[in-house]
Amino acid sequence: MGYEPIWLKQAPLPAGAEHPASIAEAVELELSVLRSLSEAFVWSYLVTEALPEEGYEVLVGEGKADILGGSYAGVLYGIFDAERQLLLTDTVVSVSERPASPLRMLNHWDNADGSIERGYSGLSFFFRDGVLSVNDRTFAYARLCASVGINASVINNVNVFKDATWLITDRYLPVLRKLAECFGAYGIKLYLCVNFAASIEVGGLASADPLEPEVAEFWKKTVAHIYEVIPDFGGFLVKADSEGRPGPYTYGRTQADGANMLAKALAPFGGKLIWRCFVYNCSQDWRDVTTDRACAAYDTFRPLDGAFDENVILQVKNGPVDFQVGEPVSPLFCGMKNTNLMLEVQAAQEYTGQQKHVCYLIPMWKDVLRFHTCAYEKADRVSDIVCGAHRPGGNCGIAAVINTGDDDNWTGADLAAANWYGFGRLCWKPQLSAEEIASEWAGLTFGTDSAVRKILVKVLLASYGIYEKYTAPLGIGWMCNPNNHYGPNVDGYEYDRWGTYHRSSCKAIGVDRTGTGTGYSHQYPEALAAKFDNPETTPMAHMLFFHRLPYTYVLPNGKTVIQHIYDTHFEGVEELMDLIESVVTVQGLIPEKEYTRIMERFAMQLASAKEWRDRINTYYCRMSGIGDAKHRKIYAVSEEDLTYPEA
Ligand code: GCV
Repeated sequence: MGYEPIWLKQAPLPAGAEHPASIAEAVELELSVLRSLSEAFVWSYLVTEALPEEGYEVLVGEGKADILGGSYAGVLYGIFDAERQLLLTDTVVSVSERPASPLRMLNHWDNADGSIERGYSGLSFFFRDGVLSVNDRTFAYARLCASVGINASVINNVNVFKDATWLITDRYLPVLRKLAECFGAYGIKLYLCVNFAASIEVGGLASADPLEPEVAEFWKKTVAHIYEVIPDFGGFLVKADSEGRPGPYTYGRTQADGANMLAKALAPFGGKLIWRCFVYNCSQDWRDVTTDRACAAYDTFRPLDGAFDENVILQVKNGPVDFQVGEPVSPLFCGMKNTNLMLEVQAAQEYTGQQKHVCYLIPMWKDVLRFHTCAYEKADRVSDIVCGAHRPGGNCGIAAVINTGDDDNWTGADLAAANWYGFGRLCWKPQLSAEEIASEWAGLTFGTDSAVRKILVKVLLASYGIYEKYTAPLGIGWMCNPNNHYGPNVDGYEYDRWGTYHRSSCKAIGVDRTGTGTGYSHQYPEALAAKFDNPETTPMAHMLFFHRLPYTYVLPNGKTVIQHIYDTHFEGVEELMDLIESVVTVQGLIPEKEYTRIMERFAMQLASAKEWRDRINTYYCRMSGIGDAKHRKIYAVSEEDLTYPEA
């Protein structure tokens, strides 16, 4: 399979260019690209300690432009900035930049056999049948990542099985070294996910108890050997005690015991240990209405605040449950003031349309980043916390479960590449607006024709809101098909073990997560708890996440819950149809291949959106017995079953 240079297609490498063997070579190579884009300037660069390590300045003078970087990586980022400017505006102006987030990381959920967990863009381009390769595509990937400032990549799935458990051994280390060199040439550090039980599966020990000296010794030796082979190795990412994966709980130890043991092995080499907070009971009894999965991560980790070593970073999903379309921000961002934190978002569209639906996620991620945690007097946004405002030292950042695969266009859907591009840009500069990012991406990918750009930006910006409208209502989440998580199934998870319930009855819908309900809202500081305890001050997007409400309850927008459900579901499909019509106007203005691919995806999206609309509306019409005030088509069994609100 081939691959397209997507947003770098207007800045190709010189024909026959060799892969850079070092970051200095990558700088030279990229400088030649810059020179080919503009002869109006004499281009030069300088690495200077006067700038922060990854920072850069582009200094434009009469007929010349100097790119200064705090390191070669800084220079490289500066060159990509200049390329971007030239491609989008035909000129270059002086800029001074430094990244907001220290770690700007991609998490690949690629398995060693080549499959990708929650992958919607083909197979892995790293692994196939247990073999890891470094090739042209790997270099193209590294270049794309560097062009948006990504500086870390975890290449394997957090669920570490079978062959992947052996990545930390000589079976894979020589090729991992080549990969780390390829990444290093683009300023990217290689990280691996490890199996917490590797001391048993690889080391032949009887235990993985983190307090057992021979287990700690196994990891010390293993890590020392990794650094012997790969001196600039980044560290580990660990999913433990979650969804069947092994962890310290097996031995009656805490999450901190597990994380610190691994962190101590990495510390002498400057390695980081990233530990996921996605720990919950996935064998819940649906009859148990007192246990609330949303509370799990905070209940587990809050008591451990301050107990983690300095090179441990806790990686927290943006919401308390699992990447639903409208979750509130995880309260862990409010409650872990003595612990290094990283935000985890999901660019792979597991619950947001699986890259068949257009869903530009930057607006959602921006909402998370600008959320006031109320945990500090100043600099209390999530972005402040994950960018190190309160814990300088660089052990923090933002990670995205990424949406790439070996499809020619990398992300299955052409428009989904905007999420990969945008993730990098947002980590670098969270103040960029969703519109600025979309416009950059559209201009780089499809050229600066203003009609095309305007339409693509409009499509991207509208897409998240539209998706939210026709799927599960008011932030309740989860009404998707079990396992594959695509398409509507209102009760798909209702009588299952995953802790994800809507508990709809003929009178009411939602889970009461207030102080008098499951108590989840009180995991937030007082001001936020009070806001979320009151439906009048709860954001509409999270209304049914926090409250159990009668269908006749009047929402802050003046509509009853049931009418809001009907209206949003009809509107979502109508708005999608309008969007598709507007994209038809770019036919002939963008390459036919891309246009066809985009339209094929829209056809799938529209069919699925109608299915969502009709299933949700019908389910709640039958359940509530209340008809649509506007008498639109809903598949209630019999009109006689229904009552209608007064017009
Ligand atoms: C990698 C959800 C997904 C799983 C994923 C898990 C996680 O449950 O459905 O596929 O596993 O999250 O984030 O670890």
